Amino acid sequence: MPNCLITGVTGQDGAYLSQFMLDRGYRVFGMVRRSGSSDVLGERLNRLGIRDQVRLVGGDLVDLSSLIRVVQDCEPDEVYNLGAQSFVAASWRQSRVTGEVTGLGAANLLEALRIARSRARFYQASSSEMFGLIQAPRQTETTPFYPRSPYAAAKLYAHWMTVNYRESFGMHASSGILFNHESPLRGLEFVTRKITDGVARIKLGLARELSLGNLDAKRDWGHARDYVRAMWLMLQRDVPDDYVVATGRTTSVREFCRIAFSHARLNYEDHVTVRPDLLRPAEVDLLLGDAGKAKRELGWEPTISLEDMIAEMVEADLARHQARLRA
Ligand code: NDP
Ligand code: GDR
Repeated sequence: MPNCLITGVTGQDGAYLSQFMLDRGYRVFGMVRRSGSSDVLGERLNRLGIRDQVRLVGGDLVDLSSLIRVVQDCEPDEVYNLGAQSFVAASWRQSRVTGEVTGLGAANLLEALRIARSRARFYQASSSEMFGLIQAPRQTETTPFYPRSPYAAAKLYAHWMTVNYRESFGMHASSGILFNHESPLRGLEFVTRKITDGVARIKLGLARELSLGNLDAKRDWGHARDYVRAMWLMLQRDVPDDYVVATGRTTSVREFCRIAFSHARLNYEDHVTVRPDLLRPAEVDLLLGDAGKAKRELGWEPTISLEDMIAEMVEADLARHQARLRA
């Protein structure tokens, strides 16, 4: 039975990746940082019914010694670095911690592997945010980067450190440049989940309006369940490399609202308001990925449409609020 280690196991992708790896017969170790809220630890794993099957180990990306110990204890064959301060909007207010966790954290983990487990295969969760102020209408692995936030700058550092460890030490280190991916497990602060949760609350009479920021921003949105499969496929290749993972379709926040509200037979224009304080200091206006290389070399393609994903998210939020109202 192969071992895998997942940082960020309590997040959206950590939960879906754990489920995917368990289904493939891996022994799954999930790294968690010490928290005073241990009662809600593993909430997403619980929702997928796999909390008892994931072995949680204590460690923090900012603490190299803890990472060396985790790697020595778990003896992983594959390591997925999903841990990060991942909320772009928060990264201007917490730029230093974002740099330390999202940037240096990846470097720490690479160094821990080099010291204690250099034959393990490594996956870095890179991001389409690195393209930022886009330099080509469709972004590929060769499109120049132009980060527009402290988060994106930190991800870019982590990305190049992954390339650097691959080229310097011959490590099997790959980087997935993933475009936005969502699900019912998405954090409530991200726009898609904020919208589907808002739709559910308005539909059930718990709220009347939903305040958003820039409605004209466009994103290439896929489903997290599809995207974790791409992570695993990258580490099954003999040769490590970098891959864009995207759907090839871009949609505005406004259009996302229209689809989500109309799924609940509501008109978004009756409920959505724009709050200037939700606008960002610098915006990424448009992202649109070309995942041709992932299709050719990994045989990866998305299987879940935007409409189906939005329907799943709205239904899940309706069910959650209804259950609370009944309790
Ligand atoms: P989440 O925000 O849901 O999860 C982030 C995870 O990182 C949490 O488990 C969190 O733990 C953990 N974490 C935070 N700080 C530390 C730390 N100091 N040490 C160890 N772990 C830490 O993110 P997603 O699941 O959405 O994304 C997974 C990764 O993929 C992230 O790196 C993200 O930046 C990247 N990414 C995501 C995309 C997306 O659209 N979802 C697209 C491209 C890249 P805790 O519960 O303790 O806070
Ligand atoms: P993003 O996701 O910044 O692309 O990063 P987010 O959902 O936060 O924003 C997407 C776009 O929506 C606009 N927007 C709002 N965003 C939020 N959060 N809240 C609002 O009220 C709101 N109104 C409009 C934003 O301005 C933006 O243009 C996500 C994260 O998962 C990163 O970790 C990951 O790397 C990238 O996706 C790819």
